Amino acid sequence: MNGRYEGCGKEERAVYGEYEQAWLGYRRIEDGALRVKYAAVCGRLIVVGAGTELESARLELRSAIAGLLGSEPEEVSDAESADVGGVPGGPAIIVGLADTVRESRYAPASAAADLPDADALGSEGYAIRSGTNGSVYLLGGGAKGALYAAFGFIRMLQTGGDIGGLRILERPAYPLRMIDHWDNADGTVERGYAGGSLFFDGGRIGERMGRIRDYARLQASIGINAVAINNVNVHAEETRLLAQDRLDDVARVADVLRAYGIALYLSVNFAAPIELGGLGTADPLDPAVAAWWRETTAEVYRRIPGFGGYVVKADSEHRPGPFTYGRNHADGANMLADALATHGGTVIWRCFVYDCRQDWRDRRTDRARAAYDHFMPLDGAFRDNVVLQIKHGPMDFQVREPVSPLLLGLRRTRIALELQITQEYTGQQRHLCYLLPMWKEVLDFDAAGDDRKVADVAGGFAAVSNIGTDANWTGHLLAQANWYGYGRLAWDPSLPAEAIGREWIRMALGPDAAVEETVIRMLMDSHAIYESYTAPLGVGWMVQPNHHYGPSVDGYEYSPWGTYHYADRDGIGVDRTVATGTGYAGQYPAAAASAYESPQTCPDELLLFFHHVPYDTRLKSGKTVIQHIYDTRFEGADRAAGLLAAWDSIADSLPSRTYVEVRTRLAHQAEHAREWRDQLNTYFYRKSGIPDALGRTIY
Ligand code: GCV
Repeated sequence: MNGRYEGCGKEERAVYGEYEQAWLGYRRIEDGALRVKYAAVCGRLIVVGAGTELESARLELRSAIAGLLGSEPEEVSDAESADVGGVPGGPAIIVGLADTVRESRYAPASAAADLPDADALGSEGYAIRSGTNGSVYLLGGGAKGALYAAFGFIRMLQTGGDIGGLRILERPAYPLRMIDHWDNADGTVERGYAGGSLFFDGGRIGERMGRIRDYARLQASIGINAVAINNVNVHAEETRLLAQDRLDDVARVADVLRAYGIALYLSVNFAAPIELGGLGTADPLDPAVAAWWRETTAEVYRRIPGFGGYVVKADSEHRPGPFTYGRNHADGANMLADALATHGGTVIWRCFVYDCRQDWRDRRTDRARAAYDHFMPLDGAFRDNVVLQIKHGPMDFQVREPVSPLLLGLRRTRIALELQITQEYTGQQRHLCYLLPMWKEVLDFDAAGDDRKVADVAGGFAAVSNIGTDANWTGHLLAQANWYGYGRLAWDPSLPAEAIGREWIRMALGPDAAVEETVIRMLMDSHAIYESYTAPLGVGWMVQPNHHYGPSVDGYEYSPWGTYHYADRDGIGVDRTVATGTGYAGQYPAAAASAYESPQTCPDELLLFFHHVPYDTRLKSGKTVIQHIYDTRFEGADRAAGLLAAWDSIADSLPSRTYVEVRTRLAHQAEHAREWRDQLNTYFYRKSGIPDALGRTIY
């Protein structure tokens, strides 16, 4: 279904070409009057200055204008265009670095525009300003900013924006806006639901350079500036990415990414000094180990200018780490940080550290506590070029979790929020689940009631990619909105989920109003729908082991992974209170800690995450827990069927391929939601013996 579109007719092929470009398809604008208006500004293109990012901006503006308006802009070379402020030739798009343009011959035409300088923009910020003669200035504080300005302007054209009297100034909220790939050297992708790896194929690296370039364009268009190309579970083959005979291939990929302002990172194996370097130890305090990392890192920078740094998963899920040597995570991270510091590199150190060999009989050990317990005592102990990457919830990307208390606890350490765009636990890109409403809740969470939200404390964003070799990039076409939306939020966390969704729809699916209204409702409702037929009230899991797809209420109940619901005939949930449970609730600032501590004040949607309660406990909604479970499973399955009906209602306004592909997935989702409904309802009816108050069919 997502392979190459064989045997398609001419018309379909044209659609397919755009389709492969995701939201950068640059389909011709249908509204003739709008085209004429835009063409009046976009007829001429002047790039002031030179450099790889500026060249990328030039290429992108040229192809966007050609596609959207039907003819390429006249490219006027800097030397020929002394009179752009005068007249011959009329207005132009002028793109360059702010300080260069301000001091250039083009400044007069901008007199009224009052161009900002590089300091006002910062190295990645940009301005879009209308000049006196109708020209538009696309200015970056640095070269990346100029590229982002170009994409920002293109987005305005794609979404039907008004391009008169522009005075836009944008600066990214965070310096680190990263995507992590869980791609393996053999070409597979861990938790990948969109085909194979873009970067690796059967041990070869960078074979799909055209596609990687398109990938870089898409990432730059949403402001992504860092990419880790390999899985945090670094196996033998990926350990060798640091080896001499592999680095040149990695460097070829890095070159393509760099032209779009993206720094390449590698996930590294903490035991690489042993496995690759032949040393007897990987002890971070052993001078020979530190020297090995220093030399290896220097070689990486010799081959890959602008290399970003290392991503590390240590002492987690069987990965090696400093604990083996009786050292702590600051010892491990700082040793790597020192190797990177002279080159300007960063260590991204993951806090997903917990005991994955837990005894299910032991109800005191709580996986949710682990990140905080390991890392809070180390606050302030990390070098400046270490970033701790923290999953948004304390467990593992469930559809509902509280916000990780570690995000709010650390005050003297650089941190990055880790999100998961790939839908491991949220329907694996077979179910529709627009994740932005959930991410927005995380970002807006104000645990201490002192207006210090997660969005304010996160120093950066990292997220697990949902991208693969499928023609539409993400398997489920509508899952593209999660990728797009992640980048937009990492640039500006105050953007509303709905506004971002609408942008994506216009850019990827076109300007049809009925399509936009229908799809935005589908997107905005989808997370709540998914939540309402899967594990209830924040308790999580209940999935098939290993691949994590589909219902299995006890799939993880007697496992060593620390993921339990403790349902018995009387009740369900995990007691994480300080008074009688694992004490996890006490890891929050006082306001949140006391709200979570009591079932009376704990929000309904997290009740079973924090409390073990009888099935007849009344929620704030007025329903009992058991009736809530039944009602929401029935409603959820009905609403999943409603997504399919909504999509069918716009069938005639969609390209047939798009319609059919998405329909197939929505039909599966509707059927699979019924399976979730029936398995969960049956399980809880059999456990509790309490019938559904409405007498619906439970098996
Ligand atoms: C890359 C979960 C996933 C693993 C993943 C891990 C992590 O456990 O199931 O596939 O490993 O998270 O984030 O490191």
